[in-house]
This record gives sequence, C-alpha cells and structure tokens, in this order.
Amino acid sequence: MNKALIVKIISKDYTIRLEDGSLKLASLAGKMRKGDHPVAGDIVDYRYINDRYIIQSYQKRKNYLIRPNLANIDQVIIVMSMQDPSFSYELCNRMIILIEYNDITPIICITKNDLSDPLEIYKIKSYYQKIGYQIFDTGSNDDADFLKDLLKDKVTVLCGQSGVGKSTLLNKIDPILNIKTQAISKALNRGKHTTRHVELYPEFGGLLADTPGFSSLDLTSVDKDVLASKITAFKPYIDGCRFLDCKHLNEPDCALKEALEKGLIPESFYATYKDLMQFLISGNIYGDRHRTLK
Ligand SMILES: Nc1nc2c(ncn2[C@@H]2O[C@H](COP(=O)(O)OP(=O)(O)OP(=O)(O)O)[C@@H](O)[C@H]2O)c(=O)[nH]1
Ligand SMILES: [Mg+2]
Ligand SMILES: [Zn+2]
Repeated sequence: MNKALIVKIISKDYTIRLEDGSLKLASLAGKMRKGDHPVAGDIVDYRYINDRYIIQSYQKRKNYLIRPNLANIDQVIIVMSMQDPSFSYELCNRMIILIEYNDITPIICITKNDLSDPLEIYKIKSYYQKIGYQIFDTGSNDDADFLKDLLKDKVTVLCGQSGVGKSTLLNKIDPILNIKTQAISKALNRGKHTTRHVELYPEFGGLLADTPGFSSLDLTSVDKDVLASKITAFKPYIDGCRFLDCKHLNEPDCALKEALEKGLIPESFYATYKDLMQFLISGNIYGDRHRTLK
C-alpha cells in the first residue's frame, strides 16, 4: 500500500501529501469511520481506486497533541520574549518538561533581544545550553534565518504566550505563511468557525503547523513514573540512582540530587520539575486554576 501524510482535515475532506510532495484530497475508508480518526501529521496508508484517494489506516504515532490537534510532531519552538512579556525561567522550564514528556524536542527561541541587556541573554543561553537544549535569540535588528534551517525535514509547532513575537518571527521567514495563520487566528477569535482545523504548511523543506501549541499546559495525563526519564537535562544522571523507581525528590542516593549539588543542573530547573511532581502527587501546587488532574 502507498503512504502519505495528512496535512489538513476539514470536515470529511483529508488533504494528504504523497511521497512525491503532491497534495491530494482523500476520504476515509468505510471501515475507518468508526473509532479514532486520524489527525494532521498522521502517516496513512491509502489506495487509489476509481480516481479517488481512500485512506485505509494510519500508522502508530510517535506522539499526539490535543492542542493543536496533531500527531508525529518532531519539535516545538518555544518562543519567549525578553520584555513584554518578560522572560520567565519557570514558564520556559515547564514548557520544556511537558514538551519532552510528549516525546517532542523543545527548541528555545528568545525574541526582542533589542529590549534587553546582552549579558542577560548570554546568561539565559548558557543556562539552557549547559543542560543540553538548543537556544537562539533574535530581535528587531536581526533576521530569523536559524529558523529556516531548523524546519528542514521536520514537523514543527511554535508555542509561546501572546505577544512574545510568534507572528513577527513567521513574518521574517515567510510573510505569506504569516498572513494565512493570522487569518485563521482571527477567524477563531471571532468564534465563527466552530471546528478548529490545523494545517501543516510546507516551509523550508519541512512542515510547520499554522496554530500555536501549548498555549495552555495540559497536565491531565502526565505519568510521574516516567517524567524524569524523558528530560534531556536529567538523562545523563538518572541511571545512577539507587532506586529504579526514584522520583528524585527525597530518595537516598539519588544521582540527580548529587548532580544538582555539584551545580550540573540549575536549581531553578530542578525546582520546576519538583513543583510539577508535587502537583502530580498532591494535586494542588499550582492552585485550582491548573487542577486538571482527576
Ligand atoms: N522590540 C521588539 N518588538 C517586537 C519583536 N518581536 C515582536 N515585537 C512586538 O511585539 C508585539 C507582539 O508581537 P506578535 O508577533 O504579534 O506576537 P505573537 O506572539 O504573534 O502574539 P499573539 O498572536 O497574540 O499570540 C508586536 O507589537 C511586535 O511588533 C522584537 O524582536 N523586538
Ligand atoms: Mg500572533
Ligand atoms: Zn534519583
């Protein structure tokens, strides 16, 4: 059977990208209409019958996000501005941890570097580079060409608070894409379109989602037994813990706590993990606003 990737779904119309890069309109085979439907980003098997493309099945997903509704995301670009809104380690750390939990690579992009002391940016970049994360910075006097290189061969989602400069970034790399995404967010804000759809646009050899992700962080299904093992900053150490099921909180002979004492992991990064774990255990660290756990 032939393989394709879903780039857009509107109602029952699936736009699929074939291996040669061409886009075709497809529909689901009758047997697929019940149960879980595929989403944008899904890799599907299709048949071409009587001039029609029919999706037969979708392949096992590498990962899946509800917002935006996408499968098989390779990376999330976390956009954080230096000012308006000001940079928050805690927010950035929390996003990193939750993105990695979903088996997606986080990449940090600092914006509005023109509004900040370069030393402050240097400190932030060292903080994240030291623990294994890619981080870039840009501003009104800089281009965003690093983004073009990052997109190649990947499925990418941008995330970040309102006002950090996501649209400005897109505008720098592709003004036409930016206009398309703006039209969608305006339509969504007015509430005219009840069915949200996500579209993956071909950009610089990869696919970029038009809808920002992680605007609210969903903690509903985080499994505290596996969280630490997925975090890049922790990976070099956790095999050294005495207990296989160490949560790295108060256990004896915890290699992660030792790394922390040696200054190999920033205290504040660990603190975000600890807060998150305590929330998962007790359900009230971030207050009722974030109480999405059942
Ligand atoms: N000084 C400065 N201002 C910037 C920079 N990037 C964006 N801005 C300004 O920040 C404001 C918000 O930028 P947007 O690109 O609209 O932010 P956004 O992330 O798309 O915001 P939402 O669409 O609300 O999520 C605008 O007034 C931009 O002109 C920058 O690098 N330097
Ligand atoms: Mg925007
Ligand atoms: Zn441990």
